[in-house]
Amino acid sequence: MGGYVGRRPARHAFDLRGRVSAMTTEERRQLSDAPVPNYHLSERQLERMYYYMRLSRSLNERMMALQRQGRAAFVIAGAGQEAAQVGAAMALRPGVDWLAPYYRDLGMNIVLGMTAREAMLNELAKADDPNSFGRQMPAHWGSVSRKIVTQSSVVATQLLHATGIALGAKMRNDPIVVLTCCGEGSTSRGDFHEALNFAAIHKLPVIFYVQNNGYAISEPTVKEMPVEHVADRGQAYGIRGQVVDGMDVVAVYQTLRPAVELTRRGNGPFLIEAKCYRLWAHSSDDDDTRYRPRKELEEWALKDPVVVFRQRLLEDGMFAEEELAEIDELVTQEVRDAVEWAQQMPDPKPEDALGYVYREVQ
Ligand SMILES: Cc1ncc(C[n+]2csc(CCOP(=O)(O)OP(=O)(O)O)c2C)c(N)n1
Ligand SMILES: [Mg+2]
Repeated sequence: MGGYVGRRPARHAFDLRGRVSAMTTEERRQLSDAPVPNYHLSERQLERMYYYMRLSRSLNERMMALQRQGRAAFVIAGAGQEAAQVGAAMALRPGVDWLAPYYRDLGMNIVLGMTAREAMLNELAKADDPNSFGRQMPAHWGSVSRKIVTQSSVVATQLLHATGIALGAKMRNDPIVVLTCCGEGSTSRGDFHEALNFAAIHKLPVIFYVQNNGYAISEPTVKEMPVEHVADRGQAYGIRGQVVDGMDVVAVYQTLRPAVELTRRGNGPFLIEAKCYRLWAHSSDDDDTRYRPRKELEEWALKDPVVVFRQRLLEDGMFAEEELAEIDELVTQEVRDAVEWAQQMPDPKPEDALGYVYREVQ
């Protein structure tokens, strides 16, 4: 497995979308875009995967610290689901395909272009939060330019919104895909079944992506549904159901990528279930020690997708320890900058409370 060690010249700097301003063109890494055997992903894609996952986790960690310090109101995080999110979002065409996410999908938003600063504006409900100008709860994502649909706090409603967008795209012969996400608990709601039924009948270009993290707040999966796999529910609607290891970012990408393109070509919807685990409590307001066995948590913590992917990249010789440490350091700096910057940004003005809700009419 160590066949890639030393294949590339030493690199000194890391660049992703030019976010790290200290970077000069000369310092940019020359990563190959050719697929790497065993991964079927390029070096550049693998590096980005790690960066996106690391950034998502670090942002969530910092958000939780801010909440504990009384500086942020509420956090609902994706810790444990970074592989499921990053691998899936990387299968989309940014700015072309649509995403109707759910609250834990910070990792997906990052892949589609959300910056650390924007994520912090959202967490702190600042006036310039591009998601909702501070009007939504934190983690209620939305971006017109990135084609990310703003969401309701009522779980599973986004599945119907996604189905409607897919219907519109089909009527216009627009070759796009809509990816919509929810947790496994949300699949017990009527919206899930209505969305799947309608999308299947009309062969709509939508992928229902369920991140099965083992719990719906305090309810374990066995109390949510009588079948083992959410993906099995697709059979009832004639939808292809697939299960993927949601702790493995490469497996997720390799499952989503063909599904996205098949769906784009008019083959109809998919129901894909990523088996993952919620490593933290449901939210900053939840005490998971009341319902979750410590031993179970400890076992899953050993499968932490960020740690496991880092280890795999090292063991396979894809990147050297110093290279990954460099990414870790850049992420730390990026998050630190985002927090310092966002904290001094203005809050929304009380007199603007009714703005940005309906379209302004002159
Ligand atoms: C219709 C509705 N019922 C209840 C809630 C309260 N609620 C918010 S998140 C959540 C758990 C959802 O579990 P799951 O779909 O598995 O997603 P997870 O939070 O585990 O990622 C519940 C019950 C809600 N927001 N909407
Ligand atoms: Mg869940």
